Amino acid sequence: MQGDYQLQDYEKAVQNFKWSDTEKEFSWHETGLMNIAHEAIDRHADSYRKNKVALFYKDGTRKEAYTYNDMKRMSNKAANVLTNHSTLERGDRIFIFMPRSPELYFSLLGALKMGAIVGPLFEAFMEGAVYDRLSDSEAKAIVTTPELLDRIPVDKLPHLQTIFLVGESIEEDDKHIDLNKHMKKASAAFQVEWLERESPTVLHYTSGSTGKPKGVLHVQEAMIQQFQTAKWVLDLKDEDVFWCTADPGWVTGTAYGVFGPMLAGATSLIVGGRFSTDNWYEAIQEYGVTVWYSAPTAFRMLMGAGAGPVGQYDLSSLRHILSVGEPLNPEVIRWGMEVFKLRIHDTWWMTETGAQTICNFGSLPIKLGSMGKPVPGIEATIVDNQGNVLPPNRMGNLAIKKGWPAMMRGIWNNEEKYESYFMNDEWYVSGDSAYMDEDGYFFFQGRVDDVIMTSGERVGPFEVESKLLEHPAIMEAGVIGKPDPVRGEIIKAFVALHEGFEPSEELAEEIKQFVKKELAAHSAPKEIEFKEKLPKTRSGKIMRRVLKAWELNLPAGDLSTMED
Ligand code: 6R9
Repeated sequence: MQGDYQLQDYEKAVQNFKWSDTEKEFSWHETGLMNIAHEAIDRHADSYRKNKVALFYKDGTRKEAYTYNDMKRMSNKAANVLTNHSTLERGDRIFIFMPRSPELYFSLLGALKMGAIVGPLFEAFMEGAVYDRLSDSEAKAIVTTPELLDRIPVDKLPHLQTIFLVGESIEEDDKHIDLNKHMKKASAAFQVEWLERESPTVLHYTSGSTGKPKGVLHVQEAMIQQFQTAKWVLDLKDEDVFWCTADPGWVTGTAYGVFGPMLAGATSLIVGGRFSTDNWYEAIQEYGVTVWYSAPTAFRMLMGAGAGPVGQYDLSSLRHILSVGEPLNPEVIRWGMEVFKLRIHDTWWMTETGAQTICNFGSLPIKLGSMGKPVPGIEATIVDNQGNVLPPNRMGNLAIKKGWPAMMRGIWNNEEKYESYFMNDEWYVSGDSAYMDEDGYFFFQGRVDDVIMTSGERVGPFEVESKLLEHPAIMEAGVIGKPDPVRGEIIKAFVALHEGFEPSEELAEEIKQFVKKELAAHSAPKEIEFKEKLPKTRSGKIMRRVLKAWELNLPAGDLSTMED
């Protein structure tokens, strides 16, 4: 069974596949002890992949390449510095708060080698957000840069003992350690900490619709699913150059920016710096990227830049493109077909699932608008609010049978919250609403709390947003239900326009008619408001709850994950 990496026969795999088959990939199958950084790096450094590039790094000023053997040495050095210059021990929390750079990856892997729990933090977090996360998890150490130092309120964080700094001319004292300086001298050999299946690895904080951000805890065993999906879903092979555009501050940037591809022994590209159409196309051309994992917002930005830039680059190396994070509008898929002559494959999962769960596989015919089918070994369904499984084509809560390998194993400091995700101790309830058709394909409808009820009709905001995006004037769209005394809710759309279009009454009317004609009268927005820009999370999700708060004059809640 192990070796059916291309998933040629989906139905057969669904019937026969067991996660324990995948474990045979790893030597811990026999020893029972493991370390995800060893499996991702050292295992390959000790094999024929020793001199194969594991990581290409490129930003405005640096251009570097590291083989698996280099990665082994550098992560060992990092592990030695972290151990020798702090009191960090197995199970302690260390945060990594810095822009993408090779040092970020060395520290992350080094920390995992010594058995610490890593909390990756997106570089744009401000002081309050940093404080919430470090204090909740009682972090003992952090790796950061001098530029970000003043966002770490050291005085208010009694557990924070050591700050490792990556940068030029660092002044050291008891608390501040120059990571690069000590790495230069450190030994390139390190004895990794051998751990168990359930030993924690990564702590990702995510914000829900209410309350403070919560720490989602992952464990070693997640590697089974991250590896298997890197094979089945990303379709990674030895000769591939894989580019995951996500930052490790988000789960996609760890599960598939580090673990998945490296567990599979692939070559990854990391591009630092901000998004720009030319830099992105240039990166694909320069490195001959073959497999590309990004998000609908990024695709829409490229789409907005038009066909001009596309023609200036040779993008023919691409053979497989995937998307995650928000609904993949059919409009974007059609654009991908035109520009890349490839279909963009949607994948659905969340921080809490730890790895891909519902996806489009190469071997499955794609249904436009669907997220695909469950990964073999994952049982997904739609349940009502009591936990009863619903028949096909009924909208309800998207749920996954408890117990898959990459499933979160806890919410830090909040057992009660953790328990609240599971219904009848059987189903993990995702908070997304969806339906499954008679062929077993899943269709995303929205976050449960976003679904609009207008005149007794259920309307998924995503459907309306997708249609709006097909209008030539619209670049971004966010749709909410606005309370209405007669209809329960009416549909209100916030839209940002492409360059060259001006807001006007006529345009608003034209857009309403467009949706009415193309979708359904009851799905057409009754109100349209033009905005320069829509509120989005840094990972690109339109924040409907912020739109709703604007509309109703309510506080918008936790905004720590919102873009500048
Ligand atoms: C991996 C990641 C999770 C939420 C999830 C859902 C949305 C993710 C999606 C999608 C529609 C897809 N989401 N993939 N919605 N289609 N293919 O994004 O994790 O940041 O925790 O977000 O993102 O609403 O519940 P995370």
